[in-house]
Amino acid sequence: MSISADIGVTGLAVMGRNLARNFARHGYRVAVHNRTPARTTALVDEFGHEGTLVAAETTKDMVASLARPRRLVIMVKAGEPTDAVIAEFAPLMEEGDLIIDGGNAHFADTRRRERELRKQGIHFVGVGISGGEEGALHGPSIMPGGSAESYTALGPMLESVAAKASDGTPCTTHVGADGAGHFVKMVHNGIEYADMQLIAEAYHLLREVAGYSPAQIADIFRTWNEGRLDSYLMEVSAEVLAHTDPATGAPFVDVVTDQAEQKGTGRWTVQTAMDLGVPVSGIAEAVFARSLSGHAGLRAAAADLSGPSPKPLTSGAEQFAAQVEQALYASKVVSYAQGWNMIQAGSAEYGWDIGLGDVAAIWRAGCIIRAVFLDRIRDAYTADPTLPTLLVDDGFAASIGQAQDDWRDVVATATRRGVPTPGFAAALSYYDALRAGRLPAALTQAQRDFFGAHTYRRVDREGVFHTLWGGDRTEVTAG
Ligand code: NBP
Repeated sequence: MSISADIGVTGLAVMGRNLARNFARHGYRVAVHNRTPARTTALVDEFGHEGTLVAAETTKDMVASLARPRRLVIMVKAGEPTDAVIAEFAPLMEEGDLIIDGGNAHFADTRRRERELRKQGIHFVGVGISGGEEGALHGPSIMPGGSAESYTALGPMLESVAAKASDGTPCTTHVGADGAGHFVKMVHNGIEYADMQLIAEAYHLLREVAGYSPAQIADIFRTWNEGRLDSYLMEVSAEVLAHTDPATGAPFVDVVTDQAEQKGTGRWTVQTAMDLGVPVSGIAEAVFARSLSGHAGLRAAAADLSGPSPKPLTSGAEQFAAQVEQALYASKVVSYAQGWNMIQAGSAEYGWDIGLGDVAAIWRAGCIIRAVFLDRIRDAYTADPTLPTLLVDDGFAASIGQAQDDWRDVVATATRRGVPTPGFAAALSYYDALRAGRLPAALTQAQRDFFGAHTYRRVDREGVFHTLWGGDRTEVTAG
């Protein structure tokens, strides 16, 4: 091969093919390769005119075509296929080269791969990419991990193909070492689950309690989308709700089975949060809500359980809708606060030193949770990088303070009328638990001491204690 390509992409299904085109459209010379060569030829035949796309038939050709340090992007199915591709390419690469995994890898796999390839002097860069196939083509939000040195070699290229925020800033930055990029992408997806669940709950309330039709709710969402809830997911929801099923003439949302699926990144977020000891109840409720929806048999078995049947309000629908907007906003702030606390905890656990404001900045465009709101999160962490939670930022605290009466009314109304709102309710409970002067955890700890001699601390003096519950109930100093 005569060409010296700036970058190579192997794995040319929807994501890889669009990312390769994006690089080529930005003037980079891109070598392209796929296990099944037909995909490679098809890409070059169809889109070769967009820029320099050069087909490599074999892994050897691919490596030979890359300028040094070589930058090889892997865009294959996450898991074993990624390991298989690394095993094929790594022996052909040299010290200083970069292997970049743009797939949806678990951050623990990225940490392992980085460690192994570092022994060979290869920079392994796990990159979270959000925005789906359209994003890959027109500008995704890009979350690269790996070494700072690798970012020097790769960063400028990522900056040119990434989405640009409204102020023109590229939606990418060096997130942190080894698996930091994939970790942050995982939390992004967890927040995305929570956002989607909260919007779905708002829709459900507007339909069941306020009595609006899907088309009317689409209009309400469009109005909300002009304010503080302005986001891609709100826009998508309005589009879906306004759509009529061409086959039946029914609202499209009514012909879709009410069983949500998941690919696993939400579950990973919750599992990891458990390991890190971070309460991400909003994200967890969203994952559980999808899971519950899928249990068709269980739902059918329980369908006749007693309880209120949702009935539309006879008056005050508009006022209720305004309250739902407040509840949605406040619950959303809680979910984001939990997500950011998780990033903070992961960063501390793995020594990543992640810029919390930077994460908000690179999610402002290109990714699925892109929203106006992220500017405020960036500002909050820029003003105070050690903020214990977004909820205590002056701006967010004030807006939740103002929203909370309506938030409480909405959760109470939903509960009374039998409309499930696990996201809204969990967010409100989290908020109340954080601000509670005293939690019933005191009783929990005492129970633990009673049946398991797990000991307790006292509010009035230092030390660890145990009460002889089975004996005369005197207190002894433990440990
Ligand atoms: P897929 O996840 O569907 O994977 C298909 C690609 O993997 C094909 O190029 C296929 O080659 C290749 N492949 C497989 Br499968 N096993 C292989 C092996 N053992 N050796 C070599 N190649 C192998 O592609 P995608 O939907 O384009 O996604 C690519 C990555 O991006 C995935 O990790 C995915 O999770 C992630 N993704 C991200 C987003 C996002 O929004 N960020 C969206 C969608 C996907 P073949 O053509 O020879 O079968």
